[in-house]
Amino acid sequence: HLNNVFARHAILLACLFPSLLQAQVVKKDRPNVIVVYADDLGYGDLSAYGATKISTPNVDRLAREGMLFTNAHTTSGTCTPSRYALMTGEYPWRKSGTNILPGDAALIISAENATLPSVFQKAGYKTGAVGKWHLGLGENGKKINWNQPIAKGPDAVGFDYSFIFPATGDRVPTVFIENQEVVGLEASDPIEVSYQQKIGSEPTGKENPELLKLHASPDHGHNNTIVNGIGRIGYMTGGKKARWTDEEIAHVFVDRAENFIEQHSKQPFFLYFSLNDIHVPRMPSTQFKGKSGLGLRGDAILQLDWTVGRILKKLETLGLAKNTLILFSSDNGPVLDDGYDDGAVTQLNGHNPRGPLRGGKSSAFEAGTRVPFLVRWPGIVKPGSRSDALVCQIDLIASFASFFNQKLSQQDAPDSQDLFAVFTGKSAKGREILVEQGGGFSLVKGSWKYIEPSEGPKVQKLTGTETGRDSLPQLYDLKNDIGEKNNLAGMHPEIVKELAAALKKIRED
Ligand code: NG6
Ligand code: CA
Repeated sequence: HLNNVFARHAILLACLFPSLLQAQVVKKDRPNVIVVYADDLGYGDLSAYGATKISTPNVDRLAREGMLFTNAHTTSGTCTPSRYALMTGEYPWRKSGTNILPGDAALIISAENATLPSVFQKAGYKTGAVGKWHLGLGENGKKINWNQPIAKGPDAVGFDYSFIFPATGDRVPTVFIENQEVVGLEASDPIEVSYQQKIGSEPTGKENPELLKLHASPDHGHNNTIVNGIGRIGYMTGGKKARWTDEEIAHVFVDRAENFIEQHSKQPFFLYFSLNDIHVPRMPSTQFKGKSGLGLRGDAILQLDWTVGRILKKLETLGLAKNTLILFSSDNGPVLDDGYDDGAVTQLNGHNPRGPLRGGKSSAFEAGTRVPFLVRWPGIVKPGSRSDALVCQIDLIASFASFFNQKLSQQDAPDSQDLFAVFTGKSAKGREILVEQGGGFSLVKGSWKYIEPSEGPKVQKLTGTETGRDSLPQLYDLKNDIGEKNNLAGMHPEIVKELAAALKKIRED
């Protein structure tokens, strides 16, 4: 009865003051947006995508209350290029220096062009980046001085606030940076970093393997400076009190993400929440160790799921859930042994990180770039819906620019397409064509996938992942052969020719 009275009053009020109704509509024009970006999470790593050996109830909730994409992609099979494309809307291979970066690399995104966060800034949003960065810091040709504010980082490309680590969990320096400054750094213990030679006198994984709590797999590297009992790529000295504890990273990041949400709960915000999980070294907190039965990799998936749960809870507590669009995805496909003895292979227990796909991280086969992709936006995106449209993370920038009625210049986001209607389930028509960057290049058009010939090993020696390389052209019919098992290039030379020409053209554009 009470509800009824309220409803009637609401209708009456809305008739008398249409602006009230409008206020509600306007809100839908400016939802908060959170991109939760997992690291190395495979197409088959979530129960929402069919995993049965592991359960991810919080991420699954996004699927239940939103839309699940079956054909969503990163541009590339590794981190830095995928993130470059997400931020800029430009295919990363158009620009040199966009491959996996060391921890002391300079910023690779031009501050001149529009970026995903700058589109939000222009629309009046507060923007924040929390988590893994891996897009470089500081100016080209200048050695980063970690002991003073680091000019040119997330702030230079559209983020009002940032709390990041520079590169990857397995690369030095193993510190957090909040708004350009290393957190917890003491002037008396300055940081120095080198990727060329050993500096300082701290033990390395190579010389002192007995000090390691997580052993490096043979030949993989990960045997330079030891931090927190884990050998890293690269050498560092100093900053002892500023160094992270791997077991705390997920907690630290989610705390900062929650703080950002809370601080901006009264205005629209955009949060790029870039998780460390499930990249190596997989060293989740005690809460999750041993909980998945699938080794540390599985435990890291549980931690990732918990993180998503914390964010959903926070939005609910603050009353923001209804007006927040959450997008969940991953930066590239899965890998098992990525350089540490973490049980990923030996304790796999029948789990299948790539789902029905072939390949994995950095592969030209589908598992390299086809990733989980979920969108929840209450009241707009239909709960429990699914889309098979071909979409790519590179399209987010043009899509949001269009949503905000912003015009991007010719130089901005050249490869990004406005798929806002697709991302919100209003249209089923995705991209016609997508270039995928794995071991070699591929082009997807409709249900055809062409992988251009390339020389090199068919299997990555270190990780055991199939690269997708072949000296002959490959052509797969993804609709009937999602596992890319039957190469039809010989049967359809005309399609090979057409797709090869299309790929060449896009790459020369
Ligand atoms: C590779 C590392 C791998 C991982 C990757 C980056 C070796 C042998 N392998 O160089 O462990 O760090 O870089 O991953 O060192 S990514 O997801 O950030 O692209
Ligand atoms: Ca990655």
